[in-house]
Amino acid sequence: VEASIPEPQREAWKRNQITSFTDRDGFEKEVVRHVETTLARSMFNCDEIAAYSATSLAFRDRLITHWNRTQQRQTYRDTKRVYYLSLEFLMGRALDNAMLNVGLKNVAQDGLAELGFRIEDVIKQEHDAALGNGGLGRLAACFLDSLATLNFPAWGYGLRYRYGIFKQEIIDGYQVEVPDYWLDFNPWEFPRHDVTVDIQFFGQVNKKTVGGKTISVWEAGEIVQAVAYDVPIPGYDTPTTNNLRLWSSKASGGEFDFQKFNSGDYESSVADQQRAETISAVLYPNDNLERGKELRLKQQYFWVAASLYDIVRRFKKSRRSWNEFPDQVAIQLNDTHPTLAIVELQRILVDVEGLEWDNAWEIVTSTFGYTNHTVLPEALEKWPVGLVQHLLPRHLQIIYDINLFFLQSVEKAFPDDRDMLRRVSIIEESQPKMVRMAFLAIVGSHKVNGVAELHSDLIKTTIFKDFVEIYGPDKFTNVTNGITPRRWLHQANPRLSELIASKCGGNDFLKDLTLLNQLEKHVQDKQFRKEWAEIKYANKVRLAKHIKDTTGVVVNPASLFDVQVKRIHEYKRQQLNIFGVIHRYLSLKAMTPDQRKKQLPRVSIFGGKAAPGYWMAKQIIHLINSVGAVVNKDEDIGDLLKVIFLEDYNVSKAEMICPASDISEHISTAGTEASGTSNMKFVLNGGLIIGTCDGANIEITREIGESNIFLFGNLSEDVEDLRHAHTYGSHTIDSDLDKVFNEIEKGTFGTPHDFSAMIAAVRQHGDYYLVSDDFHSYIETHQLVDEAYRNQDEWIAKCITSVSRMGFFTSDRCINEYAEEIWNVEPLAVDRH
Ligand code: GPK
Repeated sequence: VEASIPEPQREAWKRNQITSFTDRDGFEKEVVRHVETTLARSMFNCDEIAAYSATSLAFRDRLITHWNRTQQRQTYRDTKRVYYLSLEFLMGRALDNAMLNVGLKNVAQDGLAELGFRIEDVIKQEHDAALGNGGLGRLAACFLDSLATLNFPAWGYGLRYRYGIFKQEIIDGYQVEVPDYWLDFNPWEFPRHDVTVDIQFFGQVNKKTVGGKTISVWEAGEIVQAVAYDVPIPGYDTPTTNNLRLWSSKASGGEFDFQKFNSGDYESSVADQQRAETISAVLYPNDNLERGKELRLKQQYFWVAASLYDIVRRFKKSRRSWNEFPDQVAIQLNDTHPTLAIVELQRILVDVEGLEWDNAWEIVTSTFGYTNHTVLPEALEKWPVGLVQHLLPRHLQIIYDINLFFLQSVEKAFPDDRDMLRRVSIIEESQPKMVRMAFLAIVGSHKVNGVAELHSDLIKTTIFKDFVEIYGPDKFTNVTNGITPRRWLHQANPRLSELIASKCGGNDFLKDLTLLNQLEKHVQDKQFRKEWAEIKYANKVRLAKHIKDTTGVVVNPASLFDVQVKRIHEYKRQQLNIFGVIHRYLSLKAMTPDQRKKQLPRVSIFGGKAAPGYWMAKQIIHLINSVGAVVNKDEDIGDLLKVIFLEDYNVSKAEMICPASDISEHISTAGTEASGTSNMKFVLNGGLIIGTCDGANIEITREIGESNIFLFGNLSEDVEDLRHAHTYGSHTIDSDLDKVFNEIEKGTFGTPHDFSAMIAAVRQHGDYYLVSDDFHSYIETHQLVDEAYRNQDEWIAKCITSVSRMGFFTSDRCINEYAEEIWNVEPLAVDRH
């Protein structure tokens, strides 16, 4: 590319190369320039939103020059790239992160102060980019941060939803969903109206003979245009700025279909446009649940087809042979949502590029890796064959062929196991027939991974057992999740980050989190402990203020803050928590005033969204709020117990909440939470956790030590038998839990009927999530928490020790594992500035 530009012109470009600001004056100039030109305002009408906008634009300009150089470098070097395909990227706010990652937050703080603004207020103007539901989407966002920080040539591909996850309002104790229109002003994206792909749907497949060879031609029934929007992803302390490419849908052929428009069919031309735009209109708000809607499948194909077209186009520029494709391209499937990419690449190679099936399939399977994030049956994607046939007729044929060849090889290897074919078939022979996406993803990938050790073991022994037999164990691996310490410590908890830096030889720990181990030798340092405790207290004061401002409830920051924030789900067991809170309330009520004086004050804090169609989850929210309404105004209780439900839990709120917890709850039924990642965030911020032996809790325990975590409950290997006993044996409910139920049924927390289903789930419907089985040990463990908290000195020591041993849980370690074991890619050396 470079060589094609004549010398004098190249000179002119080089002479005029943009230099980014590096100091306060330079920053202020950029802000004023953006206020006065881009925003067409002045100092007389520059409010905080304008200050936010101009600051963001100043940083965006900076990022995009680095982005350009990164892309040029990656193009020039043309080494293997990673493509992370995720239907969700839960990015949160960008400005604070950009300022910290490029190391200019102090400059911006001083500059904004001179111009009359407080940086905290400016940062708060930004709307969260909430293009995800929960852990899976946030993991993708942490991965992008690590990929850039570690200088990997990597792209994220996703959908540019017009509406992200809904905003949650709590009205009369109930969740109400409000649409999240977030694109009003978004300085962090660059529309690429020149980067478009036509995506086809429906239609039929015709056979054609070309030069003696029969090929399949997919004639489209409908064409929708994908338009690229690019979001720069700055690495921490590196010039590498990677790209997140989000696709937006649009009617093909511009605004309207001009033929229809001119022939007077105005309405239907507008309708076409709207139908096309519907594809990227809204994020499906389900976490760990698939509902099989046609529009969802359309989203998946639209995004996958656009992304693959882009990837293939980039590969073709280098004029390499197709067999080199897997040496240049690694594609990671974030859950089964992008599984159609496997089929689409096979289609491109066979139908469009004319490769032989086997050759193409070898290329495809060498290219893809698949990450599984759940074993919950209701979350495993299956699509009705009829729907796939209708929407993607050629893809269904290819899926059938993939399945045929796969089953033939299985039959050969396991001639005596007839049932095996039925069990592992990509097509489930049900009524209607279904395409099993996880099986397709396994067959089409060279590696399959789970997200924590227990989870990776479970998928090998349960849902994917047969595939381990077929492919051998090496195809299946584990990459335990991690989180980025930049956002989740440095940004969320700047004071703690600074204190840690003072003991760990500066900020290097943010790039090599194992350096936290240097903290351990300071555990006994009184002054250090004191400062540590002061920071925790200050973070609690900040959260207490937020609670007061949003709920009106005054909480005492000296109380033990007990936090459970995550999507509301029966398997995550917020019901266990609130039943435990009721038990605590009843115990307090039964005490004499003198006994009460000896109790430890506690604030139980909940937060999280329920999927709009998840009725039981909404009941749980209602119960939490109903309990809060009674307990919080009970004068016998006062500060001893407060119950808070924080509205609209999201990434930016998590950044405030995680640093303020004393203990957080990760209490899923053993074997159900694949990993969990907030458990890592809370420990990294100097909070302890109460948890079950599930997901990454197990590895956290291994790292920080059993004495620094409160584990309780049944083990995953016993869950099946317990469930069986509930159904076929006599099922007696824990007596303390029974008292809790009786109190609810007496009407203490409002109309009992409102909560009858939650009680019936335990008493009558087999207690699938083992709430009763774990209740006693849960209550006991909370007593241990109280006792431990009374000894503040030891408590702080536990917190510091835990943090010092959290190095393993950085997403940098994760990304390095993926790079080595799955992608076979290397970082690109950068010359610094
Ligand atoms: C898993 F299957 C899914 C899903 O649909 N959404 C989602 O957020 C989560 N997840 C798991 O539930 C967590 O245990 C895990 O830490 C996270 O994915 C990231 O792997």
